[in-house]
Amino acid sequence: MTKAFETLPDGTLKVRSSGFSPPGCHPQGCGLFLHVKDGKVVKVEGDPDHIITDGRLCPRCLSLPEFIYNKDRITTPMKRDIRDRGKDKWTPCTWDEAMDTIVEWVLKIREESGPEYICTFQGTGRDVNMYHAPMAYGAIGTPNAASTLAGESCWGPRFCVSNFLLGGGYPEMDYSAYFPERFDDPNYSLPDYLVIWGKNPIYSNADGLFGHGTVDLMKRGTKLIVIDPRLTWLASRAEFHLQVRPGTDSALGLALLNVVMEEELYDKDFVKKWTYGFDDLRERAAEYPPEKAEEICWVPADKIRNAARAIASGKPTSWAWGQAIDGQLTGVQAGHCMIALAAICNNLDVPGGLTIPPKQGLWQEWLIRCMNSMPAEVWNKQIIDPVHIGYKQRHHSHPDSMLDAMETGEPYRFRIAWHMGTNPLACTGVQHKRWEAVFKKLEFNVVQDCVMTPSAMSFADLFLPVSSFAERDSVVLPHYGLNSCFVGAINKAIDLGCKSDMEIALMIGKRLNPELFPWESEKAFWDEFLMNELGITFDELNEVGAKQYPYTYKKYEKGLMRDDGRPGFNTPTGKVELKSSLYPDWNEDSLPYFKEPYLSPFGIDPETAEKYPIILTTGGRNIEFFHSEGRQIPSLRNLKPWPRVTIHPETAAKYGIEEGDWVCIENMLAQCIQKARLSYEVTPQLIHAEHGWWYPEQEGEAPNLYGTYKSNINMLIPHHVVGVMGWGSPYRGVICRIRKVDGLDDYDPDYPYEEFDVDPNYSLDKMALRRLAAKKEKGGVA
Ligand SMILES: Nc1nc2c(c(=O)[nH]1)N[C@H]1C(S)=C(S)[C@@H](COP(=O)(O)OP(=O)(O)OC[C@H]3O[C@@H](n4cnc5c(=O)[nH]c(N)nc54)[C@H](O)[C@@H]3O)O[C@H]1N2
Ligand SMILES: Nc1nc2c(c(=O)[nH]1)N[C@H]1C(S)=C(S)[C@@H](COP(=O)(O)OP(=O)(O)OC[C@H]3O[C@@H](n4cnc5c(=O)[nH]c(N)nc54)[C@H](O)[C@@H]3O)O[C@H]1N2
Ligand SMILES: [Mo]
Repeated sequence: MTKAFETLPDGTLKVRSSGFSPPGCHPQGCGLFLHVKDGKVVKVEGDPDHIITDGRLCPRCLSLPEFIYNKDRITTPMKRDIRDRGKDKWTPCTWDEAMDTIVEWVLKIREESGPEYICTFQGTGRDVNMYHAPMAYGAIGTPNAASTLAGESCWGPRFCVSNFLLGGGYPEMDYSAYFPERFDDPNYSLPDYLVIWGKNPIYSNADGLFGHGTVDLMKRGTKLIVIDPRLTWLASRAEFHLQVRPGTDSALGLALLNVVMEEELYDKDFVKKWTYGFDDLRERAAEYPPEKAEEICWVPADKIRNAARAIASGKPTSWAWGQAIDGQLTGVQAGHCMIALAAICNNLDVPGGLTIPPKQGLWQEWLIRCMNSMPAEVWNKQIIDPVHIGYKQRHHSHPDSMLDAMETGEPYRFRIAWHMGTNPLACTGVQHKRWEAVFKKLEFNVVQDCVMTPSAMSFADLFLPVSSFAERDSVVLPHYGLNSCFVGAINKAIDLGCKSDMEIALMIGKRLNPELFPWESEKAFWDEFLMNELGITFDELNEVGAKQYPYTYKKYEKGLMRDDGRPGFNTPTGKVELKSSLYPDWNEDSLPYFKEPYLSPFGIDPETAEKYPIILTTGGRNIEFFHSEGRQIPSLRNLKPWPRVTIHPETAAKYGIEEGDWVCIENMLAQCIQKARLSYEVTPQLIHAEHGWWYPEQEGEAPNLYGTYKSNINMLIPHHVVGVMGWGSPYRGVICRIRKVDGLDDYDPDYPYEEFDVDPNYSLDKMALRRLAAKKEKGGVA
């Protein structure tokens, strides 16, 4: 029954809830009211009393009724004969039939081949990610839970580097989100500076950081230092904008360290007591004076010097680091620099600095139980290139290695896949046609989504329709429990017959491993965990809407970070590891370094560089869309009808391109078509293209697949350009060229004219090397 917070005079129920997914978003948990009239959600309104979001909402939440009742929304499970893949020939089925079909397949494959022959895939941090890995490990029993995200270039690199160097969680800028009195809390101090590095939080609200927290700080006087190749809204308001060349952030980070260390601007006390490896890092940073960084990063040396001095002068300086760090070859190293800078300037776990999470077990404990349920010999079959030892700390299979394994059938030939909240042909990974080919080779694919997508149309045999956040009881946990300032209640307002991801997890879990999935409902699951964590029930959380976690600063002084209860950080040395004591065992340099991005004008051979004189960066977020979502929502699509490539006016003039012209973007891998947007936001050498585009209004059946390959920028980005530990792929920087074309369909189906393989001497995984060798032997076919 719908639980109303208030009933309006015309009978409309106001249901209090928190925004999450679907439709997609990261877990900020924006406080809102759903207006329900005659059983239908008719309007969404911000909750002005929400402790963090104060009633502020983005257009995606406001358009929720258009999403819920969209003509493309699917509310019944559907199946399709394998011979009809790519065709719009679906038959509705019941939830029981759908679940039984999945269980039958799982049991069959487990018996005939082994559980590892089943793989599961997720997309970004939506609700389903909390259940994806437990389902894979605990219910299906496969070690192959993965994403198609090349080099797992999102979140993984940042939170793993935090684990390795700091010993836990995900450090986040301190905007007083833990305190009921917020900015008035006497324990809180405003940061003097906020460094925003490879992030655009007011558009992205990434991972649980409410982006307007940055504006809240700015209004109170915090000054910004923005590290971004684009002149973003935030950069235009910054005291320093370091307009870095894409992919060179670790060189810039080392130069910032160089200045702070050489000029002795760091906190000597903190360094002495709480850090490990200072002298070695100082020696490494000495190799990167600002003048050298200027040559590499294209940021003037003086600007680097002054920004470093400003960073060190902040009492404190806060930091927000974004996905652009993950999407580059030496991104782990750039993250290392960020943590080192924050540490030596004493910005960690101090008021207004970087928050380090209090211990938050919640669903992690369940995940570990599910992981432990799998025998070691099954774990050992997980697909990770043996080269990436560090990556094993992350429990997922490695995406690039998964693609190789699926293409070659080595070490074994996958048979079925389950895709939960991911649209791999339109968005997630790179080189999408390779992924389409491997999924089409499988015997059975399940897709769990809300609408028909190019991916589901291409290869799904069973489609499971997922309920929106207005249709389920749940909670939202910013930063997925790795730095949650609060827990928000999601309150069911309506029912259309869909199931939530958690309900699906429970239905499958109960059938395959009831011991690990004992809960009767989503609500019962959260009851247990909320009780453990915050001592409240789900209904009690609903009463208050959101509940903050308590927070203690300087936990490392108080023995609150380590399992043994001793002061210090939860690392092997008990200190912040400026030099990693773990990396040498993983064949990784224990200190940060810079390596030239392979597909940059300087990483590739000069001949190719000349052919493709422009640097392409992709993926800066639009507020209207969440990745590949929202293209069928009229009010959102009206705001951004076409994919746009941003070009500097001088560069556009050089190629005879005007505002609104269709432009073909191409390199040695592929081509795609977007509309020109001329702006000084980018430098003349750089263009920025949008990702995740497809056209729900176009023909869905193959080969068109809603036009997904017409504007797909990810086809220009290669797999296997990853760092030693397996992280980082060039989503944020590859070379290309541009030219004006006549329209969206003015692409050449035969392009590229020559085959392109990633240079085996560069940074390849061993698996990829083997694949390339086999391909050569067979005369071109992998
Ligand atoms: N509306 C909306 N919100 C989203 C998403 C969405 O699709 N739509 N996606 C979600 C997801 S999965 C994620 S991971 C987050 C990401 O959110 P953020 O981490 O905030 O990343 P972006 O918003 O892409 O911003 C990255 C910034 O990095 C800049 N940049 C590009 N290349 C480089 C580089 O080499 N170095 C540096 N220093 N900067 C660079 C870009 O110009 C851009 O302004 O957003 C989430 N939120
Ligand atoms: N060029 C370029 N490509 C990028 C990026 C970039 O910056 N540049 N960013 C990359 C990043 S950081 C990421 S994380 C990936 C993200 O990649 P994905 O997360 O795979 O993104 P989507 O393509 O939107 O696919 C998500 C699908 O899940 C469905 N969905 C939404 N909410 C839910 C839900 O709650 N449950 C379920 N079951 N389904 C749901 C949506 O309808 C959609 O079809 O994309 C990457 N792709
Ligand atoms: Mo992401």
